[in-house]
Amino acid sequence: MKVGIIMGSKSDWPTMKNAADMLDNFGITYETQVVSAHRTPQLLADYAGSAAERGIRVIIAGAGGAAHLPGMTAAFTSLPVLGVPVQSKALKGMDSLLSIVQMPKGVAVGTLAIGDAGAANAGLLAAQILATSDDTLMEKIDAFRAKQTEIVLARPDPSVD
Ligand code: RP5
Repeated sequence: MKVGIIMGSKSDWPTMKNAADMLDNFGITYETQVVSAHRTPQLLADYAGSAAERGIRVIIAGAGGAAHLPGMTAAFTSLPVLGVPVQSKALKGMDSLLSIVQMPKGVAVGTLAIGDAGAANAGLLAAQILATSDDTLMEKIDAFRAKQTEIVLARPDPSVD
């Protein structure tokens, strides 16, 4: 497995599935697991601490509310960690975003947008990171982007279906 997709709760899966779907588009192998910074702190330490030696190259971590999972994951591994703020009920994900994005200098988390788009883009960014050392994967990403461009240019008038 090249990518680890972890999340604070099973309830985060509908959001985080967007990251998995994006990786599927590119044929990238990944593992998925619930790992909670608060409910299973030792599992988080074990997971992040062993990820590199297990062959993981990028970790995508999604959490909502007091979302400490991406930051704590980054504390336990030097692998790139992409943080996805899951949209919370009470504060619509602003709590998740601010919990993830304001990392102190010296421990990096790449923070994506709140919710489904952020999760999908985390998958895309993970693919782009892996593609820096995989020309075939880079070609697939170039093709994905070219197709998006074609779709927009083929129907430039928004009032026409
Ligand atoms: C966070 O608390 C999880 O990432 C989730 O987004 C949120 C709510 O979790 P549940 O109460 O649904 O398990 O840790």
